[in-house]
Amino acid sequence: YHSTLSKEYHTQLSPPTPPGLTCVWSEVNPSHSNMSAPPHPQPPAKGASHAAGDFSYVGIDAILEQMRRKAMKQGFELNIMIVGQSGLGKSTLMNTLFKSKVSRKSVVSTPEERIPKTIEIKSISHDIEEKGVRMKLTVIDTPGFGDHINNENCWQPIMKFINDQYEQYLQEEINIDRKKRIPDSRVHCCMYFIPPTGHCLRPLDVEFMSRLSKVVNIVPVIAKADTLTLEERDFFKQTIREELRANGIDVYPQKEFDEDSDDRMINDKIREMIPFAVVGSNQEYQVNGKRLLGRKTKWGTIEVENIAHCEFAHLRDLLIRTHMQNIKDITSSIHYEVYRVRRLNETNGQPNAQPPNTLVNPQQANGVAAQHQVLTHEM
Ligand SMILES: Nc1nc2c(ncn2[C@@H]2O[C@H](COP(=O)(O)OP(=O)(O)OP(=O)(O)O)[C@@H](O)[C@H]2O)c(=O)[nH]1
Ligand SMILES: [Mg+2]
Repeated sequence: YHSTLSKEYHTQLSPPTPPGLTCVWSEVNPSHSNMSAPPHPQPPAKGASHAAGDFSYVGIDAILEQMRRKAMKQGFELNIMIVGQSGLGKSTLMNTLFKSKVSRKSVVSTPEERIPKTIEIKSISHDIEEKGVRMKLTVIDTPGFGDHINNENCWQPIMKFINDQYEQYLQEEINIDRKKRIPDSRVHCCMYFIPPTGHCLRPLDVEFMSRLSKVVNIVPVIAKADTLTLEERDFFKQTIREELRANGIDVYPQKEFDEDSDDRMINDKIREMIPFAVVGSNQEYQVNGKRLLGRKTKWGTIEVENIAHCEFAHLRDLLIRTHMQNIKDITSSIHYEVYRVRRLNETNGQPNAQPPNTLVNPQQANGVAAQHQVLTHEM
């Protein structure tokens, strides 16, 4: 396991090889595109053995290899937003997830600065590479959320940020000379940190998740779960699930977007475990000769990746190893789609309507209306 990071964030942590990644991706030079001379032993052995003797073999399965190479060349983009009160361990958890300094530690502010803090949204991008697969990871931090005496409407700037990204994407898409690959700044997933009170959700949590779950994939987590006993943790998780249900909050993975019975089976298991009670750490320890990330206390070391200790590994598997593509697909085919249809309908109804920050003149607005016909038919 090795991750190469932008110089600035490079760390030397190197935990055991993740099994999910090794079997899927082999070492390959991404600039290589010569089909006749594959630079590595893959694709699936099945195709190769058929090719030799089987008369009926056509070779359709080679498309997988072509897709793999294209994906390797292009790289991936993932945009994660983190929301929750100050000090809940948001930055630490992002660092734990990507084994590096991806999210900056909060800077201790001077007393004057601390008082009138409003929500300020900060994005930091990192280029991560693992086994030849490149990913541009953007972490969108929302310092100041829920830190005020009156937290009414503190979801608003976050909602606006998410919609602004959809708007930017839409404008790129309807542009006549549109780019071959539209830069994707849409928020694929919003991780919401619930303080480990052990009681129930606060009105702020309910309001935020109700509103935001309609525009983005919400992944709720119980922060600093090492502060809860096992009973408290189970009780808290169950209470939260009931409250989410009672308030009609549909967090990721949403039941209505399961595509088949396989999906349903896998996702039902995840839904039973939500919200994940997580522990984060940047510190590496030596336990029984193995290096691992943990939190050392007087009574022992909490191993963050040990499922007997906390549910960090389940969260990591969901976000990175099993559902990353699905999280992106739902963002684009459901959340963005809802935004797009709504916006294009608005402009269609009133061609002169000026959307928030883009269309400047009526001709352009008409362009949107005309495009609308085409785009909605694609669905
Ligand atoms: N007990 C415990 N402490 C944690 C955990 N994660 C982080 N911490 C500690 O909590 C403190 C705050 O962590 P940060 O990651 O900076 O929290 P944050 O949410 O990013 O805070 P802001 O950037 O101010 O919003 C640090 O001292 C961390 O070491 C955890 O899972 N359990
Ligand atoms: Mg932070």
